[in-house]
Amino acid sequence: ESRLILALDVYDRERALEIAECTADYLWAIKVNWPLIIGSGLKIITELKQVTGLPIIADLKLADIPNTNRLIASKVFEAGADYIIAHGFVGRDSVEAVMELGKTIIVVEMSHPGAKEFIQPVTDKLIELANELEPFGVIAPATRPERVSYIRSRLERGIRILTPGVGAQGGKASDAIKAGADYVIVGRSIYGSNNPREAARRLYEEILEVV
Ligand code: BMP
Repeated sequence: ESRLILALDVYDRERALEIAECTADYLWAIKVNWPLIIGSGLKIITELKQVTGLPIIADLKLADIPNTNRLIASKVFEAGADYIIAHGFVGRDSVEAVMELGKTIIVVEMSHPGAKEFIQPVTDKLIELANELEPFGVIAPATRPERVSYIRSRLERGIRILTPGVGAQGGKASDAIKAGADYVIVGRSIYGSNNPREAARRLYEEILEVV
């Protein structure tokens, strides 16, 4: 089974469907973020599922009060999302509101440089929260493999680690997997390539070599 997740951060519906179709053979799942939802509407989730048959991760990074998280998450799960990404720093009740509706992924540390300011100092608390709530998975930075190892060493075994930050942000897929990631999330290096299928295939092979 593939451990590659496509971050499909394009606005255009046609382009999204085209890239999804031509890379699907090498993917475990497709991650849909705000750019695609804003550009193409929530129905793109249903369409991507129909066209590829792959699980869809809705990367909403929900960070609101429990009631608002619930109002948003229920519509997005209804549209066919298999997983929703939520922020943990807003507190347990907000995360639980999402988890009651479907499979959830909690952000424990982000991949960009600015993550060092506010998220990284609370990563330990977010790992603790994840261990207590047992979500499907957590987000950790492929840009800092040593942090992925650290998070893996503290996280309950059954909780998956998903790592963005490969390629455009400087991380390497095989390094993230070697550090303990279960899945690698890649956007620009695939959809921005002249040959997205070939780019996805290369990443798929690179990951295979180290698992
Ligand atoms: P790219 O491979 O083009 O850098 O895209 C990474 C994707 O993962 C984007 O959708 C981004 O919003 C998301 N992401 C991230 O890069 N770092 C995080 O810590 C969390 C994310 O969801």
